[in-house]
Amino acid sequence: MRTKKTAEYKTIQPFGAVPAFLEANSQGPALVESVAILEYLDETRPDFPLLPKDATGRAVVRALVEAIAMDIQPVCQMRVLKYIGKDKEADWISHFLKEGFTAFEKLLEKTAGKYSYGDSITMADLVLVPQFYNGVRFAVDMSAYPIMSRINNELETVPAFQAAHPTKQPDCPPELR
Ligand SMILES: N[C@@H](CCC(=O)N[C@@H](CS)C(=O)NCC(=O)O)C(=O)O
Repeated sequence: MRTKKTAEYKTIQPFGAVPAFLEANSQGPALVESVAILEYLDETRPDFPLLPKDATGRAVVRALVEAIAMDIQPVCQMRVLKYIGKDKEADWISHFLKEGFTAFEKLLEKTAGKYSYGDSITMADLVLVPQFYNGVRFAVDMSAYPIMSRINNELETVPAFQAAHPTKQPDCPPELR
């Protein structure tokens, strides 16, 4: 979102980062932090559960989510890359994405079915896709991660994932389309 660093947006998300989520026809508050938003969506859309029914399954899916949202994404995001500078950026992101994807692939060896956890889409799949996109964007050889690649290919055929792709958003910068 090109306008996300505005003072107005920062009253909603003080880091100026996306996402922020506001329910249609709601006075707010707008919700921030992607995992909190995913949990909210799971709790408010019982017809589209994003977590398994059993406690063990939920813990396993949340572990997959944390691996991406808390171990991989924070060190590979734009704010960090800008700070470390152009000369070190490529080396840094290649190191941390490969380290993270190698660990994530190990987790998937134990959990994956058609999707990240068994044969139903969970919030683990919702965080996998953007990080896979990040890997492609930064020229990581994603064929080194065959389970992630297979699941990402599978999810790319799902209409809701197609509609949510960054290049389909109205404010996607032309150079990324
Ligand atoms: N912990 C936050 C991280 C948000 C975040 O880093 N968003 C990225 C996009 S994935 C962003 O807006 N980066 C641009 C920036 O910080 O300038 C969350 O999960 O919502």
